[in-house]
Amino acid sequence: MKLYIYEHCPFCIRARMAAGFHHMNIENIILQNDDEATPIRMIGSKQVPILQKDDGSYMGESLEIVRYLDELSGKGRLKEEIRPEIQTWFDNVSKYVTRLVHPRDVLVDMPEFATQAAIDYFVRKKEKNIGSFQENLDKTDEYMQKIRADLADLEKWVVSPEGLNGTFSMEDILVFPILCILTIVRGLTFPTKTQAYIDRISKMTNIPLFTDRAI
Ligand SMILES: N[C@@H](CCC(=O)N[C@@H](CS)C(=O)NCC(=O)O)C(=O)O
Repeated sequence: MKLYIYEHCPFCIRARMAAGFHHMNIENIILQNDDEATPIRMIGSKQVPILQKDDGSYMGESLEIVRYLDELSGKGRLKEEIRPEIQTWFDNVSKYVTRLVHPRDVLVDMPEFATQAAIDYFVRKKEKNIGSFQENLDKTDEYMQKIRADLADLEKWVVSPEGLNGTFSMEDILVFPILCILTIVRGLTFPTKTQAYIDRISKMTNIPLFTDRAI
């Protein structure tokens, strides 16, 4: 099987987590960010992740891919239950996390931005949603204050480094990608239990953090 992704993409991290957790032999293929033709040919829209199954067919929704791989692994299903406070935390943080992360995505060496055209495509598209990358970078302190308060909340709900609710489950598929992409923000430190959780899940799922490249 093949998984088409961008390295910066949190939805792709969901699918990569399921593959990594179950030690599945899946080839990751990183598309250029301005390549519209390939994903449109595969699933009819310009979105990743896309899983190409062994029979050649494509699947294009991150949570569907996670459930498919989980089922295929034969090792039992990931618990679906999401605590309401976790869902609320996720919905809230998702509203602004891209303002911290997207402007940095193009400043570090991401393979999906190998050409200036790919960078320009991303900047043009994302600035429509969050406004100027430079203005967002200038507001780093303001967003850092906000995320620190939200991380302090999350810290209370981290039950174990092995899984937010005690064992690896859909809660982790939801929350870890957000924490993972936040490691691109230089100077952002995580509360103790959250940091241990991030490190453990990164190892368990074989998803590298961005810490070394933080900017
Ligand atoms: N509903 C989709 C959302 C996936 C999604 O939004 N992917 C983003 C990347 S993080 C994307 O491909 N956006 C198009 C683009 O960046 O041009 C899923 O969960 O799989």
